[in-house]
Amino acid sequence: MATERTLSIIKPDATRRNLTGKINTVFEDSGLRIVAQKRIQLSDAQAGAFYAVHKERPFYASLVSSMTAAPVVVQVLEGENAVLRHREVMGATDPKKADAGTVRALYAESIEANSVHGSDSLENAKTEIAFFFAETEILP
Ligand code: IDP
Repeated sequence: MATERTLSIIKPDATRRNLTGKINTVFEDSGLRIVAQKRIQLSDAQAGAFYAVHKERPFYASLVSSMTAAPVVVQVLEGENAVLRHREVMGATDPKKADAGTVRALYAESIEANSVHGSDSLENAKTEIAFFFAETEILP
């Protein structure tokens, strides 16, 4: 198995409800290591660029506005098969469909305000990590 890195975002609905520590506990208990982390306020331009792949989707404007509504915590998680592992512990996009014990089943408010983002492939993880972090900010 390969050690990987993935990009995680604790979204505004979760930072607002003071859930950063509880969500980090789920990640750490699953074997993922937080090797970089910062709390930032996304601008419209940043959130729009980050979610550019969804530009044509009907929920794009609402998604961008929800991602800028309060600070987010951006993180690099490292571990064995980190991309897939993280997706598993996040749970399905729609919290109604998320497995019990996953972050979204535990904490998400709705399909949009679903508490966390995680890269969906190793290739996207590299791009998304570089979007927020310099290599010197990642400390395994
Ligand atoms: P993911 O975050 O589970 O990878 P994506 O399909 O990549 O899911 O969608 C990105 C984000 O867009 C979701 O996490 C969620 O916040 C939002 N989103 C996805 N589908 C919908 C929808 O049908 N309505 C509203 N927001 C959505």
